[in-house]
Amino acid sequence: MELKDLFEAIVDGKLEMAVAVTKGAVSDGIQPDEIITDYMIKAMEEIGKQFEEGRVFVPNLLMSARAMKGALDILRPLLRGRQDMYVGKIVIGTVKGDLHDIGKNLVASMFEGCGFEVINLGVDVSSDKFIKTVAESHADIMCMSALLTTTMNYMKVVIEDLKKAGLYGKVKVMVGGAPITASFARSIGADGYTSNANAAVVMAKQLIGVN
Ligand code: B1M
Repeated sequence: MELKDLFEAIVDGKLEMAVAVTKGAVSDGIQPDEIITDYMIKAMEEIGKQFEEGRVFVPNLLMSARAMKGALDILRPLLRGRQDMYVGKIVIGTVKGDLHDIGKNLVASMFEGCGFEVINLGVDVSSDKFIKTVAESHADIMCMSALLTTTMNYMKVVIEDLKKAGLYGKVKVMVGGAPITASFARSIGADGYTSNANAAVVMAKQLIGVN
């Protein structure tokens, strides 16, 4: 089996195949970053395109997501293995109304792999839950993810509630997800936006003054 079979396995929603090819790639010494960026993310983009064109439907998305998660589970311990020092604490979640978590979990894994302690709140996270967790954990950074144009505006609600709770400025706020842009992030008062998981780690370190 070759790595291009991983792309096909995720697009076709074949979990066992995705896991087998990923295990093979790892034992061949291929770096997790390459497997994720060049095959797994590209496969999710492809299934998204097919969905947009009406060629596949929600059950297909779910099967692809399951295959992607299975493959990512193989790589996650390797990403964690890079950790050599504690950098800071991050609270991360997908905002209320939104159930997309693949990208958010990838970002969370990259943070963990680079030395951050991560509190992953999951999906459909309310403003109350974000704020309570930030307050109790004394997190350095709060990260919000949204994949839907209908849910991205909830990020502003959370930031407004953060202000009311007196935490705005005390915790750095980062946002991300396919529909988010740098100008949207600025307009809602976020401290940072990145389009992908690697850049999120670089920005998080910059925001808290660690190299
Ligand atoms: Co949905 N979905 N989905 N979906 N889905 C999209 C997002 C969509 C673009 C598909 C399309 O039409 N082309 C579209 C949104 C349209 C819009 O809002 N403009 C859409 C829709 C419409 C829907 C439903 C409404 C469909 C329906 O029911 N009719 C529904 C909504 C459910 C809900 O959330 N309430 C729905 C449901 C689902 C599934 C549950 C079936 C499944 C998600 C499963 C899961 O996540 N567990 C799903 C999927 C898989 C997708 C696509 C195909 C793939 C998303 C993905 O995982 N990408 C997606 C199409 C697409 O994106 N091309 C689509 C791979 C992932 C690695 O990328 O999440 O972008 P991404 O994360 C990146 C960056 O964005 C960034 O880093 C990550 C890694 O590089 N990033 C951050 C993400 N979060 C960050 C946070 C940060 C920083 C960076 O914090 C600092």
